[in-house]
Amino acid sequence: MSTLLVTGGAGFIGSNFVRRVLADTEHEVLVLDKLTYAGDQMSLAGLPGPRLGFVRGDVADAELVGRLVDGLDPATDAIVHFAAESHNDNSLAGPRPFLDTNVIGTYTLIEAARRRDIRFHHISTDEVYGDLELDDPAKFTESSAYRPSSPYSSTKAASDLLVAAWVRSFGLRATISGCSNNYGPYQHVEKFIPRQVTNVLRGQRPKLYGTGRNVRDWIHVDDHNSAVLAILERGRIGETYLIGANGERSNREVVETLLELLGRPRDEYDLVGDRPGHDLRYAIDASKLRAETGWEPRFTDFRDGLERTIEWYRANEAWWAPHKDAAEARYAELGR
Ligand code: NAD
Ligand code: TDX
Repeated sequence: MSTLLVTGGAGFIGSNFVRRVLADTEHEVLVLDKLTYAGDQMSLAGLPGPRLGFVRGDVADAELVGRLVDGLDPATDAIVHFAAESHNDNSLAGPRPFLDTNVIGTYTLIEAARRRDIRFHHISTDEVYGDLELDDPAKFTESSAYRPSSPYSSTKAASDLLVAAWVRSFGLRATISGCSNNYGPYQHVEKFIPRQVTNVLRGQRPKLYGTGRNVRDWIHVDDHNSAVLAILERGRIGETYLIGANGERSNREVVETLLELLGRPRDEYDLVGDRPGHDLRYAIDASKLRAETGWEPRFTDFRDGLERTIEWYRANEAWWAPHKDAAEARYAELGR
């Protein structure tokens, strides 16, 4: 029986990962999460207690991280690092927590991991590569140049570079994955899809930034997490793997589909001010991951995935309602 120390396990992707690991594997899980505005222990409710531990704390707290990592076994256990400040709009309004958590937090974890020789997996994003032109057939690959646009993506890029340097200089047994935009249950209502779904459920109109032409490459969170497990099991140490499922859609197309699925006219949305520095398009070429690990996505029908996600938000207002007013108050300050 091995243990996974999962940082950020009370957030969107981390909590879905914990749920999946407990359901599909024999691993025990220890979550380390600060429970910032984005973390919610309700996201872990109902999971089997005996195999799940929870510690509230900061990944940048070297003393705490050292103690938790001392409890791991280098022969069997691993750290899976999801914890981050994750929202671009917040990083534009106040970058400092992004440096503390994404850069210093990652540094703190890899220092502890190398001291005990613990296997480490770093969760990152396609945003480290900047953006692509709308009419360019190119996609990001593992050899694309790093050119992040926002405070968020620059701190994620910094954390990737730290992990890669610790592999080369100190022999850290690490892998990195860079995933495209995730959707699914337990995603914070500040993010694009949950914001629009919960707006419509509350009788408000979706808000599209700028022209709505920007393209994101959507992947269901369960497909992201099955890829992370595949990399933990079969990935080569020192390698980066991009995770994506050919889900390119313009923001406008996504909002129109959501409105249709929610039984509203397809044009019942507002265009609002654009995000400064707004990346145009992301697109992932996941050939390396598929070839080396045999991973395949299961949620290939985006419309069906959106429908299930809408149903989840409809059924779980008690989970999202406490976060909704605060998120909209932050958007009101930004005029978006
Ligand atoms: P999220 O904001 O929903 O969750 C982040 C979690 O980390 C929260 O539970 C929060 O409490 C915790 N956290 C924040 N600061 C912490 C700290 N200092 N110490 C301990 N815990 C802390 O984020 P998410 O969308 O689930 O993203 C998870 C990871 O996946 C991030 O590393 C992000 O960069 C990456 N990622 C996200 C996406 C996406 O579409 N959401 C895509 C690619 C990669
Ligand atoms: O109300 C909105 N209206 C809108 O048009 C919001 C919140 C967003 N948008 C646009 C901006 C983006 O083009 O929708 C797109 C998606 O926005 P976000 O959900 O904020 O995601 P993005 O900025 O693309 O970043 C996400 O994917 C990569 C995650 O938040 C990151 O953590 C991840 O690294």
